[in-house]
Formats: sequence, structure tokens, C-alpha cells
Amino acid sequence: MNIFKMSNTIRNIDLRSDTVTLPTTEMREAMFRATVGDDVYKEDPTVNQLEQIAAKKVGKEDALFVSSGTMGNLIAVLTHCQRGEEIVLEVDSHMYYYEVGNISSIAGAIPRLFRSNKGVPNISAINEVLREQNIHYPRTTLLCMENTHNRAGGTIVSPETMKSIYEFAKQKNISVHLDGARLFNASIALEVQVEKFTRYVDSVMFCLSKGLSAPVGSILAGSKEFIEKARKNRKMLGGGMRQAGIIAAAGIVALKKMIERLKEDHENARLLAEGLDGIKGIKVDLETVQTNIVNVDFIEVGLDTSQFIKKLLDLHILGLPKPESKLRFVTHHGITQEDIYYTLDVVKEIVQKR
Ligand code: TLP
Repeated sequence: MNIFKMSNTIRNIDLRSDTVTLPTTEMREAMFRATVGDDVYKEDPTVNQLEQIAAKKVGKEDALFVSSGTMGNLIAVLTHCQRGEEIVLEVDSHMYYYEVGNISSIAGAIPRLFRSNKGVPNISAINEVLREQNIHYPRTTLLCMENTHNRAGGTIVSPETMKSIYEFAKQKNISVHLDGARLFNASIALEVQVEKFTRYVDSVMFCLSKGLSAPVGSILAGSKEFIEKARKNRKMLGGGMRQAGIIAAAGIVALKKMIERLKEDHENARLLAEGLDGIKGIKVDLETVQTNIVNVDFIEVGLDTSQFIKKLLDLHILGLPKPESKLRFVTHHGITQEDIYYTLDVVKEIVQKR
């Protein structure tokens, strides 16, 4: 393929994230037709419908439509914990790493960190950071899991591991929240229902706006009592969205029509990862490529991150820069197999011209 000929096309191949997905025509039509009302009074029938469908999908009593994954996770922390209590989190988890420190600055919680093996936690690592009750220590209230694990490269925590960690947490009288921003990717990759994962958590947040392609929104699900408290916390944060059925309508289409197709994103990620790993100087840990994320190490190419990203951009490819000659590619609804072959050609060309 002649990459320079292809580079004349105007469309960028945006592999920075699956957050860049655009709503489908069916979503736009559903948004146009949506029946709406004031959701703060629980009078928006479309939001109510989305929340019912979502709760059922994850096997929980109730669900709450929230504006973003970050807001859903924060509301979960506010609902599970009192100020000054301790939360156990993985060191590279999104909730700790990318949510602007909101667990402390807004919820007043104290993070206590453990390390995982490529995103998969184990009980002994968690146990090591747990302390016995003592007058000097804060009370530990919540354990947070992440599935799939973003920074580890979209790795999956199996339902069996979720189960053992949940049982361990219950012995310690600790609640479990799941940041399942990309939980449907895990479910599709392992070919198991999402409910198989979520039965082992007290609350779960998942995003409609990533691979599922809705323009806005996430879901927080849990028991009736939990969601009632969470609804109040959402209001406190200014997240009561009034005629939100306009955007919830797209979320309903996302849950009905966009789950199965995540398989294509996983196939494209595999193709990309294996192709990249075969290029001299480029390394991908293929073991971590289980869903739609590909973390790429190009240190041996001899370019720093900004140089490499700039060269990609000149040829209409966008990746997410990471420090020390690394970047992230994420496959999604807007990316075709042809885009993957083009990306591989571009990377080969950049490496060869060094
Ligand atoms: N992740 C985004 C960025 O924030 C890094 C991305 O492009 O991957 N949990 C996980 C595991 C996430 O990956 C994200 C978004 C969130 C929560 C937050 O969701 P939003 O962006 O809706 O607040």
C-alpha cells in the first residue's frame, strides 16, 4: 500500500481512545424522537427505561444514569464511604491515576495502594496493605477493582478472580466497587455475561460513551438502597440532568445494538498488536492485548514520544502519547481493518526512515 497516496485522505485515523466514537444514525434518530421529562423528579421516561435496562444487564436492583465514568466512580465513593475513611485501590487504577484526586479532594477518602500483575489483582497483595483495626488508623471501607484495566492495556480480571477477591473483602467487612468503564469488552472477550462479573461487586460503574459509542453517559448500578443514596450524591455534585432522555436514548441503543460488535475492535487490536510487534524496534506485550487497547513501546526506534506522535499525525494517525517513548492505540467503532493495515504501513515507514 502506498501510504503517501493514502495520506491524501482527509479522515484522521483516531486511535487515541474509544471515547472518540461518534453516535450512530440509529442513536441520533432515537435522540430526536425521545420522550423526555424532568429526571430530577424521576419523570423522564427514557432515562427511567435506560436505568431499568442497565440494572438488569448487570444483575443489580437499580441503576443511575450519570454524565461520565469519573462522576459515576466518585458518586460510588461518596456513597460507600464517610470522609476520612480509607479506600484500597490498585496503584495504576483509573480512579487513582486519572480522576484528578477526586476521591480525596471531594470525597475526603484516603487511598491505600496495592500492585497488580498486569491489571489483575491478587489477594495477598491486597491483604498486605490491609491493617488490623487500631486507634491510629482510618477505617477501611472500600476496595476498588478495574475491569478491563486501562493502563495495563485492557487486561481482563476473570469472574473467578473477582469472586475470590469479593469473598475476601466480605470477610474483612469491606465493600467492593468496580470501575467497569470497559466491562462489556471483558464480557465479549471471554464470552460470558457481564452479570458473571458484577455478581461479585456491591456497585459497578460502566461507560456507554466508550466502545458502546453513545455520545455521553455512564451507569452506576447497585442495590436499591445504594442507588437511592447515590441519586442524592449525584444531585449534590450538580449531576441532576433534567431532560436527560435526549442523551439516555442513545444509551439505550448502545446497550441494545453495540455490545456484540466489540468483537471487531478486539480483532483489530490483535491485528494491530501483532503487526506492530513484528516491526523491528517496536515492542508490544502481546499477553496484555486481550481487548481493544494496545500499549506500544518504541524506545529502540530512537525517537521520543512527541517526535513519534508528530510523525504519525503528519500521516493522519492519532495515538495517545505516554512518557518515555510509549504510546497507546485503542480500536473502536470508527476504525476499520483497512485503517489497521494503513497504520502498520505508516509505522514501518517511520521506523525505516530513521
Ligand atoms: N478513560 C479515558 C481517559 O480518562 C484516560 C481513556 O481515554 O481511556 N474508568 C476507566 C477505566 C477509564 O478508562 C475512564 C476513561 C474512566 C473511568 C472515566 O470515564 P469518563 O471519561 O467518562 O469520565
